[in-house]
Formats: sequence, structure tokens, C-alpha cells
Amino acid sequence: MSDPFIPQNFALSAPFTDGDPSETQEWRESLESVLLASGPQRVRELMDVLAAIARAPEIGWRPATGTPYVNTIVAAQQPAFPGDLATEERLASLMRWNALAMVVRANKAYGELGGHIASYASAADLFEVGFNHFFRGGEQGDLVFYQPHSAPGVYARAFLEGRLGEADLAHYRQEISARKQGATGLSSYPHPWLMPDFWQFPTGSMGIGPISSIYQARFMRYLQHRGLLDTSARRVWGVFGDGEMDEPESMSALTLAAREKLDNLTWVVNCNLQRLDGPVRGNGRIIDELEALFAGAGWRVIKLVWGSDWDGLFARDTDGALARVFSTTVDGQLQTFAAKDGRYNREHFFGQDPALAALAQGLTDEQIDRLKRGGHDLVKVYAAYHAAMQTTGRPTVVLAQTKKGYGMGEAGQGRMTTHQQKKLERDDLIAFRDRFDLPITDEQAASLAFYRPAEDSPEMQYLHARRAALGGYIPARRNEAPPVAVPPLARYGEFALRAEGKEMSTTMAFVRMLSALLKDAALGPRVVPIVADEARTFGMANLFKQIGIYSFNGQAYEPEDIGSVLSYREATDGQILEEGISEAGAISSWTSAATSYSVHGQAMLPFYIYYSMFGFQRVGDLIWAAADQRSRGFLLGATAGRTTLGGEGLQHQDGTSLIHAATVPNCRAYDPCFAGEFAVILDHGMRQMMERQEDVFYYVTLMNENYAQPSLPAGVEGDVIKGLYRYATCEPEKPRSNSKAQAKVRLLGSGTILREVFAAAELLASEWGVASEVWSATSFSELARDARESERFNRLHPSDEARLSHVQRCLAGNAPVVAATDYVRAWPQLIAAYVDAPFTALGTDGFGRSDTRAALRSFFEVDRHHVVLAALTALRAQGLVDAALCVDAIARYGLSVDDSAAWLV
Ligand SMILES: Cc1ncc(C[n+]2csc(CCOP(=O)(O)OP(=O)(O)O)c2C)c(N)n1
Repeated sequence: MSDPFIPQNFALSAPFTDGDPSETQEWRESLESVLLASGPQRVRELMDVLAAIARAPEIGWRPATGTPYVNTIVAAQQPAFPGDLATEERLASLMRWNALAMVVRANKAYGELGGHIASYASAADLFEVGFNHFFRGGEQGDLVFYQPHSAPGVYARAFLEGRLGEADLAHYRQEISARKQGATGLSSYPHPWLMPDFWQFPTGSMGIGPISSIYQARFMRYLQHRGLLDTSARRVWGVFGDGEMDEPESMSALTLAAREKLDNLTWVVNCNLQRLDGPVRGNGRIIDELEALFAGAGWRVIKLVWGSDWDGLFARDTDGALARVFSTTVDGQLQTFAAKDGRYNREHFFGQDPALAALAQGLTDEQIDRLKRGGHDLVKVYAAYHAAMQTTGRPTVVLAQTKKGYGMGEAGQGRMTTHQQKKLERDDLIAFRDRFDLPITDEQAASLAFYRPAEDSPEMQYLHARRAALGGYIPARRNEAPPVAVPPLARYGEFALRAEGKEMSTTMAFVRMLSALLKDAALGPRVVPIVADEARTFGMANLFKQIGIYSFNGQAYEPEDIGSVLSYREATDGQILEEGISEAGAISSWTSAATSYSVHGQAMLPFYIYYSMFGFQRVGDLIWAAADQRSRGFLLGATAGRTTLGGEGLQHQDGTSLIHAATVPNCRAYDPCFAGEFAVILDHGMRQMMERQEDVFYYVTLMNENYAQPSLPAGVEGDVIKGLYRYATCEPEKPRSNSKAQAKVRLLGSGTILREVFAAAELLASEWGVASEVWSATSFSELARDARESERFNRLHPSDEARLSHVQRCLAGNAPVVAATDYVRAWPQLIAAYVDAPFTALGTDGFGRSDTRAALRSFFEVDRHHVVLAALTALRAQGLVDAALCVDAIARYGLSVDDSAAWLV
């Protein structure tokens, strides 16, 4: 077995019955001789032929999904390590120390701050090889997704690089107090919102990093194929946890990455076999499971299981004992081996098989203790990443086995509780110092002193030189891109501003504006329309032919509807991102485009249009992450509201997205009723994001209901953006005899329900002798934002002249306010506290139903009749109308007085 190409005598891991061992041996020997004589390629060819025969249905053979529990890159195929190993090991130890010191210090001072040591302890070498040899910096550098709770290690490196100071490290997780001390303060996890020059991608919520990384890699191809930017030299790297792979988002786009041949993407899964509470797969093996999953999805899988010390053991293991034992050792047991010392491992691991015991004979307990898993061996990690870089035509995953809490000794390595370990005692700190041979005294260790070698030390020179060779320090985030001119509104939105009663839905108006914007020479190419299999629903099928659907390999078929003007056209330079039925994928694409200004220095303008119910409710956390990374673009919640989507019922009718949107600090949310209002919001948003480069994004509702669209009243544009303008006033021709003087109300409506409100105003005038003002409330959340700011200013500046908010200016006085929308009452109630007059909110709380729009509006009590009743009731409370009028209204409109209102059930 001296020839390096002969695989070791691996035991078969699957249950295996051998009907004729001598025949098996003959086959085996002949394959080995082919391997010796002609090499691995020839073996693969022969196996392809045999497999084709064996997979015939009559035989029904299926390949096992896994390979033995060994490294994919065998020692003989390892490239020479190009770095200075000793220096890199010293640097890695320093990163480990400073990261640990940062977390322990913070928690000694304030036990409530939290933080993690064990995760980075397991991932340090995986990161360091990346930083020293692979992760490219600079404006066209790589996109790196960092495992969030390994952030202390990334800070520790930036400290050595001189990009963060001691004061910053000393304020880990103390962002607010840090500012008072003139330090930056370090955010708990990667948060571009909090550290906009540093972090690029928020990964703190498990699963978001993985899916985002795939769509970022895919978006780079999109930019490339559309001829907008050469991204061919950039790669995406993601370092994730093995526990994190359980998140549905982590797994959901694996096949897309393979299908689109994203060989610009490498994932490193840190398989320390543990998550927070315990083992990831105590009774199984996560590496085997992930290997099968990724390989099945079409990825290249590189297993990085054992360190170099094991090479000798495998070479001497002619009996295949190691493979045999590994094939039956589950992760829970491997974790126990990680937690125990050399002596225990000699007895319990090597001791389980005489052949293994013999292998361990030449090793001291100390040496057994130090046998490294693959992810802790810089040379092996380098070999794995190098192989990933050479891979073409598919993405790569490196499954790196590590120990959680590596080097934390008794205090944490492999311990069940290690994830939460934030405090170490003096002895543990000194043991850590010794374990990693750190150049600090006992006292420095015990006092958790940060350590940075002198600038002219070989380590520091090496560190800087490596980063210089790789294009600069990372992580680093760019905040700006050249602005993109937005065409004048009249050029694409005139039809909506001067609609003059033409019938259309706001969705139709949007699609028409989008089509026009796509033709604009400057902005058009930057527009990225995104759908999740609903383009036809929203009347966008004409865009298929006009701008094409992006497909990395064009269109290899003749579409059934080839002659039609709406033909389904896929093209390499297609502009639409048609994500199929994956809202998580579509929003990830949107975020990639919405952050392109920062990631690529090339501003793009994404419009993701979707069934509004499947937005914030379905992928709200991905939207939150998009907000964190300062996305700029439009989210369009179509078929919005609980009553515009008649037949679709409970799961589809959305009454809450606007409330979700209102809670996202940089989201500007609008619910326009009219196409003209939408046009003004679109124009304002585009200028704010594309020209003034403000870090906001827009959530705007669109409706599928056709109705007459009025021209936008003159001069209301500013108020449309502020969220409220007076749309109409309705005076009764003559006040009714039983209506008292000054009976006047203010009726507010948004979205389609504004039309009910207007109809109610007419009824109030014509049937009840009540005057009203009708206000279009395009955004209750913008009104509330402005009102909160005024309120705060007034509280903190008691001697200044009080500021009035827009809503206070508009709704001054005592005329009762009735606000009705197609959403839960909480949406208009956002402004209730800022209105002095009596305030009544009508809304669509509760579960949706299937029925006609009229039936639904009556059921939810947001139709014109309920608005009339609410107005009369408010006036009655003011003593301005008699109770009899309300009784009359209930009878006249046949309103249900059933106690169990829709919103209660
Ligand atoms: C969506 C989400 N759920 C839960 C958490 C809390 N959490 C943070 S780290 C962690 C365990 C991570 O385990 P793993 O991915 O295996 O990484 P390791 O720390 O072991 O390297 C959990 C549950 C989170 N950050 N995000």
C-alpha cells in the first residue's frame, strides 16, 4: 500500500452481505490494478459503465450517497502550503486570545452582555486560512458571509490589523456607552446598520446568511450576463454552522446554486458537531448527512475531516480499522471524545479495536490529545479551499470537522454547555495561554489584557503583507455608488397624474409605469423586476418578451407560445428575475439588487411584486435583514388588503403587512388608493434612493380592483408623501331638520377603502345632512413617524415654540375623525394618539373569508354604511346628532347587530 493513489482499505459503511467473498476479492484486485496502471480517471470511466448497467431497473442498484469518513483531498494530492505555517499559527493564536478576552471582559463587567467564545474557537483556523490566502479585499473583492457568533474573531483580526482600537474591543456589545467614550463599540453580530463601514452582510439570524450568499453569487452572474459589470473575478464565501444547516432557508436554494453552475460560490460548514443545546446529530453524523444533501443537489463536496497527524495513522492502518470504527461512531460520541483528554481517548476510542490500539501505541497521551480534526489544520484547510477554487461548473461546500470550544480545555472544549460559556477563571485563562503558547504573562492572562505584537514584528508584517497581496482588509463596506438620474415623473406617470376618471387598477398603473421606466436610457437598465411566479397575476406577462427572463444559459427550448406577443422568453441577458415559487428566494434576489450600490458600487433598482400576504408575514426576517444592510428598492405588496382579493380567502387576504412595515425603521410604507398617488410616491422614492442615496426602502400596496382613477388634485404631492391630504369636502345641500348645527366629520381612508369613505361622505351629506371632509391617508406610518418626532422635540425643548406635526396641522379642531382601511385597526390607530378630536378606527381585524368585495367590506364593517354609522355615532357622542339617527342608519342599511363581530372570530 505504498502507492499514494491506492485508497486505504476502507470498510464498507453500509450493511453489506457478501455472497461470494473470493469473487469479490477478484473484482476488487482488478480495479486496484487498473488504478495502479491507468489512474483514477480510468477507474471512473469503468465505474460509469458498470453503474449504467447496474442501474437498469431489473437490477435496481443505487449508489450509496456517502463516502467514508475521511478527507476528500488525500495527502498525496495536497498542494504545498504556500504560507509561513509557524507565523500563521501564531497569528491564529493571537486572534483566539483577543476574541476570548473581548467576550470574557465584557461579561466580567456586565454579566448581561452575552457573547460567544466556543464558536470562534472552533472556526478560527477556517477563518484564518481564508484571511491569509483566499478572501480577496478591495472594491471588487470577495463577498464573505461570516458566521455571526464568530464575530469576536473578526474583530480580533481587525484589531491586529489596526482597524479597531483597544477601546473598541473594550466596548464589545456596548455600542451606546462606547460613543460616550469616543469609541466605536462593536455590534454583537454583523450588522451593516450599526457598523456601516465594516460589516456587509447581516447573518445574525441563522439561515439568512446561507440563502443570501447564494442569491448574491447568482446576482453577480446576472450583472455579468447583462453586461452591466464584470464580476468574473469575485467570489462569494460563506462560513456557516452545521446546526445552521437545519434552517429551511439554508437548504432551500442549494439546487438553484448547482443548476446555475455557481462556481463562484464556496461554503465552509463548520462541523463542530454541536449547536447551542447539544449535538447537531447525536445519534447520526451531520457530515454524512450534509454530504448526501449537497452532493444530491449537485454541489462539489469536500470533506475535511482529519488533520495531518491522522495521515500517518491512516497510512499504517492496513486493516481498515479506523474507517471501520468511524463508520459506526456517531456524533454524540465524537463530541465526548472531543471533550475528554488523551488518556480517555486512548482507552475509549483506540481501545475499542485491537488494531486501533496498536496504532496508538507509538503515541503519548498528550499526542493523542493533540490529534487535530481537519478544520484545525491550516495545511488541510488550505488544501480544501484550494480545491474549491479549482472547481468549475458547480458550487463547492467544504465540510470541516472541528471541535467546539477548541483549546478551551476543561472549561469548554466539546462540553455540552460550551456555546454559552462566557466566563473563564484565572486557571483556565492561564491554561489557554499555555495551550496556544501566547506571549503574555500570568497577570496579563488573568487580567484579560489584549495583545497586539509590535508593528515591526514578523507576525504583523506578515499579516499586513498577506492582506496587501489579497487586495486590502476585510470586512469593509462601501456606502455609495455613482447616482443614477431618475426621469421626470411626467414622462412615465402623466397618464396616472391626469387619469381623468379612466378605469384601471393601481397594479395596472404600476406595470405601465414600470414598462416606461424600463425604456429610460439611464435608469432602465438598472431596473430589476422580480416575481415569484405571479407575473401573469399582476398583468406583467408582456414584459417577458419586452425585456426577457434572466436565464444563465438562455432558452434551450421553443416555448409553446412562441408566436404570441406575450411569449415566454428566457435569455442570458434577460432582465426579469423570475424566481419560481420561492418568496425567500425572491426577497433574497431583491436584497442582492437592493444592496448592489454598496456591494458592487453599481446602484440597481429592484421592484419585487408579490401577493402581499406572502411578504412580511412569510419572509419578514429576510426583510429585516435587508433593512439592516441598507437595501434600497421597492417592495410591492399586490392584491393588498383583506377585501380586494375577494375569492381567495383566509390565507391570502392581508390585513397586517403595513403594520409589519411600520416597525421597520428604514421602510417607508404607503397604501395609495389612486394611480396618481402611486406615481408621486414612486417618483419620490426613486429620487431619494437613486439620486440622494438615502438608505431607505419602500413598501407600497397595489390593488387588483379596477375603478375610475381621478386626476391628482393640484399641489398635493408633498402631502401625499407626508401621508395625508384633503381629497374632497362634502357639504349637504340643506341640513336635515333633525341634524344639529356644525355636524361635521373628517373621514380618512386609505387604499381601496378610501372609495368607500368617499361614498360615505356623499351619503352623510345627501341622507343625513352631515358635512364632511374626505382625507386620503396614503401612509399612517409616515404620519406617525413625523408626529412622534414632533412630540419628542416638544418634550425635550419645553421652552421652544411647539412643533406641530403634519397630522396635527391637518386634523386640528374637534371634528370627529373616522378612519377606515382594508387593514387591521392598528394601522390607522398609529395616529390616534396625535389627534385631539374623537377618533374611530374601522378595520379588517380577524381572519379573511371568500366572498365578493362588497360582501367582505360589509362583513368587516368597513363599507360606506359602517363609515356613515361610525360618523353619526361620533357626532352623537358630541351631542351633535340624536341617537335616533344612529338607530335609523342601522335599520336603513340593514346593518347586523350580531354581537360576535367578524374581527372577534
Ligand atoms: C434564526 C435563529 N435562531 C436561533 C438563533 C440562536 N442561535 C445562535 S447560535 C445558535 C447555535 C448555532 O449552532 P451552529 O450553527 O452549529 O454553530 P456553532 O456555534 O456550533 O459553530 C443558535 C441556536 C439564531 N441566532 N437565529
